[in-house]
Amino acid sequence: MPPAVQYDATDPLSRFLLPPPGETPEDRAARLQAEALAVQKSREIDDEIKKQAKDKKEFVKVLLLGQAESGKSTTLKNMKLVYAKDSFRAERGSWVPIVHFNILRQMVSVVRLVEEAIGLQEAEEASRQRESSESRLDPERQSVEARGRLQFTNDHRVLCMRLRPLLDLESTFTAHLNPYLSPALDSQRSTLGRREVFVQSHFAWIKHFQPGGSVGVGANAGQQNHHRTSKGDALRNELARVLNALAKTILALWTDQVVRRLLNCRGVRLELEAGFFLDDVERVTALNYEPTDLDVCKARLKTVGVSETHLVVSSLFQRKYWVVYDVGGSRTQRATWKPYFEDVNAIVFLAPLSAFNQQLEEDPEINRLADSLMLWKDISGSPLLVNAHLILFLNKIDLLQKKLEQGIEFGNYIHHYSGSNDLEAVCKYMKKRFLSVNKEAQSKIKLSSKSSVARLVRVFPTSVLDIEATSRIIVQVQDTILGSAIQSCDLV
Ligand SMILES: Nc1nc2c(ncn2[C@@H]2O[C@H](COP(=O)(O)OP(=O)(O)OP(=O)(O)O)[C@@H](O)[C@H]2O)c(=O)[nH]1
Ligand SMILES: [Mg+2]
Repeated sequence: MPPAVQYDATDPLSRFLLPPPGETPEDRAARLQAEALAVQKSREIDDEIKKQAKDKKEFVKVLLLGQAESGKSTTLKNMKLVYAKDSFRAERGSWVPIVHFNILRQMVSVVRLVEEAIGLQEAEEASRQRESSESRLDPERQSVEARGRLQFTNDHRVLCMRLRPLLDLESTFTAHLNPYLSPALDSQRSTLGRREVFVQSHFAWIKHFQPGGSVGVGANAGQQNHHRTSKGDALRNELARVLNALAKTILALWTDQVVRRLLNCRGVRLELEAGFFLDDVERVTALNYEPTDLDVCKARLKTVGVSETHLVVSSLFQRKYWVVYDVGGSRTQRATWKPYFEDVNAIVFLAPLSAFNQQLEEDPEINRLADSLMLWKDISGSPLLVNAHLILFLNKIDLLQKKLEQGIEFGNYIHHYSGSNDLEAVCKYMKKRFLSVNKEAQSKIKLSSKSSVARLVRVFPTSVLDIEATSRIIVQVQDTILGSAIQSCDLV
């Protein structure tokens, strides 16, 4: 068994690599096993890389790091679009159930909220009727009061009733995908009570749904997996069929004005959340639906563990082989990162600026932007990573802009910010903050470590759902990583 992750006072990053607090013996055993596998896999890959390097091939190791939902996997999809377009396009069909599941999750949360509100309304009406019959309230006053309230009608009840099959389908689907969901992970629910579905990688997802895929280990794994995948296949078809049959009903509830007001009152902004497809419900639930590049980038599938992708990056004069690692970003996942730190050439760090008014799902005491800054500080100051170039994506600026335009004040959440509440000012300020954090952290390790290359730090404001703009940035990242034709990155 590998040694447990230790806290090393000289390496601030090791604080993040400690096991989660309150870890049970079973969780610890599972984590250690996963770490051992990761170390073994990383060594195998390193050996392979060294072997290939001998064959005059040149490899570049790139890590995508950042908190959960920062956009790491989406950045990887963009890289595939630039460097492996054909295989990206060939895989697009396998994202259909993920898009469908994203819709299912959001719609289930809407139905639950509406049903709860209808229940409250009925209880209030019953108690008002009792009160008015006892105190004989003025009828005119009653109707003024009623106008200020959300009025759900029988139509809403009927819509919710028709959409009830979605609730069962969501439970069945989640159970199928996360069969070994531990209680600790199960407790990672969003404020709406939604549970995130995860798989080890997109390929694992495919295996869940394609006949002949394998997802387990052990003597009976083949048989069990065949069982699971044929069940997965049936579920995938069932989901597509049910969503197609209910598309108009979903649209009716989603576009209803009373429902919109309810969501507003509850502060629920589904359109700003990950995996939002409700505005496209008729298109994406059509039986002949094929996801576009953007649909694939928008589809949300949480990463657990570390996934590895090989890309051939060619320029006019050279050809390099990139091995890109995409990691799970939640705090409980960060313990799996360390085995991949050896010989890293570049880190693409994703910091979602739009998260300035949100808390971490895994620790509601911590502001998400503050968490990004802490993580960036630790990565900048880690002696293990001193030879890696740092590429910082100040991501989700499209969502940041929407929030600022809605009047959400950046300064109310980020201490010391006294600039104006506009995109340019906020991006400029955050770029400065991240750079100064990096400078300070880096200065502490310079003297003690022997860096063999001059580390480059580049900052890009990004919205990685803007595929065209991101492809241009990726080419600049390529130049930075390859140490040639470094371009000005003063884009803010
Ligand atoms: N609007 C907007 N959405 C984004 C942007 N970047 C990522 N997203 C969406 O945010 C969601 C989360 O992105 P992911 O790439 O899955 O995040 P991640 O960092 O891989 O998260 P974990 O796997 O949990 O660590 C996805 O639905 C993306 O489509 C962005 O710049 N703008
Ligand atoms: Mg991911």
